[in-house]
Amino acid sequence: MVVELRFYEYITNFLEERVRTLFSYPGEQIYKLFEEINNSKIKNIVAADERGAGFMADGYARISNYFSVCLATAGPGGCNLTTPLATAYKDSSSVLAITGRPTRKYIGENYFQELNLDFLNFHKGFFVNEPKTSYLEKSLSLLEYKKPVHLNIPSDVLEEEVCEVQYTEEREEREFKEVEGDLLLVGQGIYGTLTYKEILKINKLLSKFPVATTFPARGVVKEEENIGLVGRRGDIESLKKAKKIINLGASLSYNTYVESLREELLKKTINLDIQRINYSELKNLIKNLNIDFSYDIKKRTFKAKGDYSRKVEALINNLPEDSILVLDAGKHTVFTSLLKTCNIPKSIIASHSFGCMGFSLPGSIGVKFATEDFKIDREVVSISGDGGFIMNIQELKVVSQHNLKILFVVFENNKLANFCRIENPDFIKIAEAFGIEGYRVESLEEIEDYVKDYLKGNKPLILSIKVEDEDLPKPNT
Ligand SMILES: Cc1ncc(C[n+]2csc(CCOP(=O)(O)OP(=O)(O)O)c2C)c(N)n1
Ligand SMILES: [Mg+2]
Repeated sequence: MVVELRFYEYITNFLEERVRTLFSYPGEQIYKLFEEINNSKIKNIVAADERGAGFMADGYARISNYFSVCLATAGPGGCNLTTPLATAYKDSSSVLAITGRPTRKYIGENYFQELNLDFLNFHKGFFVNEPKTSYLEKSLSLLEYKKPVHLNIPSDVLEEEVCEVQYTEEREEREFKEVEGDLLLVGQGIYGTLTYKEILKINKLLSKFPVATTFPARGVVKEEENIGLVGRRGDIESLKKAKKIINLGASLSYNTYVESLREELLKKTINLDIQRINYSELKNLIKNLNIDFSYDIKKRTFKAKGDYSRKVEALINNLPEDSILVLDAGKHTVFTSLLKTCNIPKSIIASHSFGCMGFSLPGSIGVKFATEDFKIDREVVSISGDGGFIMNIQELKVVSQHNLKILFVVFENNKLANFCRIENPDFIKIAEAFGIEGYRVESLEEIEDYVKDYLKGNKPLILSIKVEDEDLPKPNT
């Protein structure tokens, strides 16, 4: 007897060969796949909300530099993935979102939970109307462009027998010719299809060059020994002084090429196409760089003066240098970015381009699972404001359920940046309700003891640090 392979079985096998953990929320239209995944080797982390599942997948992909997966049902489930998928799109993260849809005969009809989910295709997406294997293979290759991909699958398609469709893609190893310039601008595109371990080796390849970086690429070379961050919150003199800038994987956003210099900088930039670059290609490319530039590296000028920034500084100073700081959006993002020196890659994970509040808490959960799966021995610290922390506070459920050692720091200024005042619930009581230890920290001096104790242990902790409000320094514009 020939055993038929159903599409949900095929997808599960396909994922099982490639991912150890995925993030989901179940529902009727995706249940066949959800259930099959539960019976596979894949760890299926059920979030409290699809938004959480999406952000977790995003955090996971940013560390592994490989694709990650989130799963949601039709209609409301898919809708809740909107913000995380938009974040993944704007911040260049390889998230594969698989959503359900009612049976094909109801598509376009006023059927329960039926809704066209094409709006989730921020980069690429497919309505999977036949159980073709090529959808998965094609998605995998698209995900190497570091953007999210969405597969929307009707429930009857999931249950049909797979049809094998050949998908082949010609891929030749690229040759890189000699390029002359005087400053390297490195963006996260340089990570290409490299593994986490290969990413750590880029430092050695680049250390002899003057290297300016974008936000997400901070730490690709040791910032304390090189130019490091440029643009809105970094150096701009090096950009001005260079006659030719070689761009390796920067998207040239307004954060990097600020408005006032933008036209002038764009004119002198040589963009190298390094999409989907692998490690041997990168080595080859770097060998062919001809760079001659001398530049006195300016030391950082920002000094913590107010209560908020001094407490951020105390936190950073008491954490191991290689900690992965997962930030939210708010004043702490700016203070942390200005005060942290990134000497290794992925020291700061944040929604740099989308600036999405509510990212840090679930994002740090994804980061933590990735550090476990890929045996990356670095502390994971989630840093939020009091507004951002409460946006996805329900995901603490996942933290306590899986006893994830993450340090959650909430800076309580009782304000949403400069927008308005807010009243907070007692975050420590909420932590308790989730079975997580938490403390309210009033003075700067207490931070050291709490962090030291935390580092010795093996469980999560919430520190709610009271801060007096402080204005941000002006950015370069
Ligand atoms: C989802 C989302 N909604 C709104 C905003 C606009 N916004 C940016 S920062 C901010 C306030 C952040 O407040 P909080 O988390 O308390 O951090 P703080 O600046 O007070 O340290 C808001 C409302 C945003 N970036 N993202
Ligand atoms: Mg606040």
